[in-house]
Amino acid sequence: PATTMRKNYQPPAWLVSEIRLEFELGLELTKCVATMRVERNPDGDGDQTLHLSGDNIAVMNLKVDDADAEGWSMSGPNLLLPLSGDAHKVTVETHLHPATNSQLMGLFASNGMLCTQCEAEGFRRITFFPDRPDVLSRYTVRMTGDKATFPVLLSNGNLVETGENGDGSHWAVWDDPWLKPSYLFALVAGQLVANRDTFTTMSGRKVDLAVWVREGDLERTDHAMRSLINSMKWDEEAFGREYDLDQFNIVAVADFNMGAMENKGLNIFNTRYVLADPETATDGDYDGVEGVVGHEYFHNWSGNRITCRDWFQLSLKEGFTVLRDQMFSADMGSEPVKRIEDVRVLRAAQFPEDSGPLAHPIRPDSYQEISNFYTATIYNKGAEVIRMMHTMAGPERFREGTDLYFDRHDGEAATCEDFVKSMEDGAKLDLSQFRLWYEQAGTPKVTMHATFDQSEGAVTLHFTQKVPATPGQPTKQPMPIPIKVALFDRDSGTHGGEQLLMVDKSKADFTFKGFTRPPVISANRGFTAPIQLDAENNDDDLVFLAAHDDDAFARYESLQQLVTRELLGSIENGPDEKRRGAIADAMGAVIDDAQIDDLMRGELLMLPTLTFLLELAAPADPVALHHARERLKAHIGLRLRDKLIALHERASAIPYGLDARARGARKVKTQALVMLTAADPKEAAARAEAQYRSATNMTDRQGALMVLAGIGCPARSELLADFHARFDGNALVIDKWFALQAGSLDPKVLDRVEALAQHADFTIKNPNRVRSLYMTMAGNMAAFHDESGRGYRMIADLVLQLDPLNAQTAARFIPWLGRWRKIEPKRAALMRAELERIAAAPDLSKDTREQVTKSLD
Ligand code: HT7
Ligand code: ZN
Repeated sequence: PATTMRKNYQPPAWLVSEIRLEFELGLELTKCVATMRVERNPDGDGDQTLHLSGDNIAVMNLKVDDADAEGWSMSGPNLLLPLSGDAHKVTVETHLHPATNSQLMGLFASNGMLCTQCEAEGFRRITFFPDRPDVLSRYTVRMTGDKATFPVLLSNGNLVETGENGDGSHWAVWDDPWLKPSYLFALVAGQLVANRDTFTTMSGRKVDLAVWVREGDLERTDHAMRSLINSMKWDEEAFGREYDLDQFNIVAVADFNMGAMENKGLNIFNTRYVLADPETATDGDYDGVEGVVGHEYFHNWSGNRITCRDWFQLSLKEGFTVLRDQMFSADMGSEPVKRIEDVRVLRAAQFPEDSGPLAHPIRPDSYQEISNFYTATIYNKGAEVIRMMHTMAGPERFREGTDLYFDRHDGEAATCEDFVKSMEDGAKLDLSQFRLWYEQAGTPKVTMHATFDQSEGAVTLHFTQKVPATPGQPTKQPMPIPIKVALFDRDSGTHGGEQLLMVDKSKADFTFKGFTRPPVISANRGFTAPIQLDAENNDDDLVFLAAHDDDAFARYESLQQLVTRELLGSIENGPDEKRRGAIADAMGAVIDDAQIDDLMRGELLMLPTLTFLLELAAPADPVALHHARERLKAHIGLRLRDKLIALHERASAIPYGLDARARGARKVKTQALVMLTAADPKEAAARAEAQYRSATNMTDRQGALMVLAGIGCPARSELLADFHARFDGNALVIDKWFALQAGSLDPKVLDRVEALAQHADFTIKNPNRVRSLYMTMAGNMAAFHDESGRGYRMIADLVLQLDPLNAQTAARFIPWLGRWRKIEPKRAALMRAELERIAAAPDLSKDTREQVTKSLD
């Protein structure tokens, strides 16, 4: 497959100033007539040929200036049209078949409605067009369709005209006054109902808001609407950004490859990130809705008003928008808890990517299939890189930088360099060396050790940094790494203030004076840099910080480090009794500490994820790591049995609510059960059963069932059946039912997954369902890494079956097998063999081919 290189970027030879799209809608057949005003780009290379991308479509009719076009040809899927002169009207007709579009890109049918997904290269599945983000056009869309089948007709911008045709069909015209790239085009037609509200912007513009769903789902849309209104207000206050149309529509779709899509004025969402009520959605689901609604809304400025020049710049909109949604969620809830959650996601999803065969910089240099680059690196590391600018500049100067960026580039297709330059000029930062964060892949490994000079009363922190080699980047330069530190006095438990250190060389020393004894060092407070830090703290220091650190993240981190040290050590040498005791004591203190709220308590009581541990232990036996983790849980559970039971009881007495206190109570309630399970499964099962039976909400119900699903107790199958019967027909909850079983600690998970794949509710056509069964299994270390290799085989079988139907979703399973280098040799060979089996399949999609080839290299 062809590789696209960043360095080969050329401005387009032709631009499209206007496009009118006329659709005759039908589920089986939709006709599309696109009329474009094409104009020669003065900055282009003068090419006489207009290059129009196409994918899986044919030309039914082609006209230039209203006459039959001459001399055109096809180059593979693309249309080449030679044109003389500087401006023309080009009209092209295409015929689409939404009902059989299983790729869910372009125009597709979902539950009887029509819907589009154009990012990144889906518009070319609708019509022939220069489908690249630096071609910005004004869109007018006219749709006509049967009124009973498609009573609601939506597109971007503002609704300007509607009418009846007199034959049972009707039509609507939408006009989007803002220039946009083709990937932001959207259309929705179907039987939908709306939750409506309004928002008045800071300059007094009244905006009509609507969340569109299927009839029975309306009562589950209030949280999405509230989240939208909060997002609109927050973006005005935090970034000075105002909404710019009279209407804003959100539509929920059950079949969707990703979470949501920020089409101008018409955001399309996976139902998962719209629908929520207490009975069917967990607190985590509520957070997901708030975060994704915010994320898509914030794209209106960071993505739509300023878009990307080319897809190598994807992190320009995604990294920045993730940072914005993280800041929004932090402001809506608990800032420290949100930071811990975000770092956990980064470590579990991005760190493994950065150290594996698919590692790439946040601004990649090449790709074969752009859909493969919607990664944790582009999104989450991209956000961390901009967060470092925020840390270095401080909030006020950061805001000056973003204001300048929005002013300077409004209406443009911009680059990451444009963003960095705006930050340099607006936030007054020198980012010359910092640009390396855009160029170099790999998580920097940083060490820190402290020396103490008694005679001088001086402490010196000695740092080293090394950015590891990654594919295509064998050698690296040192990067500027902002690390926040505080030096604690061991007796008083206080420190003299935080300092931001810039470690910008391979080795860097920093000396602090005025100490009479060696302090305890708290480093990378707030996780100021996305690095792996080995701070060489001894156990006593970690215990001290776990008890005294006033930075919530650092407190969490010291406990995590202590646990990590114990887990990795116990695999080699067996458990360290003293350390295990210290961990249990520290966790006990966390349970007792009245100063911390339950939301934070829940975080502090969580053990590091296996994916994160695997990163540090590689090459490792993941099942041994899993057992070590369970053993430690059992030890803590036994030691803290009474405290955990008391915690469970206290939390169970707090009634349901969406406030932080009630949410925190639900979090620690299930966390207490998880700890108890390993120590006293009978007690845990009894409590979980009671929690399930008395549950008034999904958080408690799912938490209890998760615990029960991993214990071989009699209530297990009864309550799983109850859960299914209770929520039969609610797709999102049935997804949970699949995931609960595929992710459980039950030793028979692989048998169960095999059986569940045959269940009447399983369908390979719905990405949410596929992910709930197979992605959950792949993330269940003990099951996926079963030494028989059966877990690997099941994922490879799935990829081969899914690839022809939905290549994007299939390709997303490859990284699980691609981690073979991190696994002990016997399993690694089995994983590689499955990758080779996939690679040998004929007609593999470009998506899966790229991922599998890179994973074998
Ligand atoms: N910008 C959106 C990306 C997206 C997408 C990409 C490829 C294939 C399907 C897709 N659906 C949505 C999502 C976002 O980051 O906001
Ligand atoms: Zn996004």
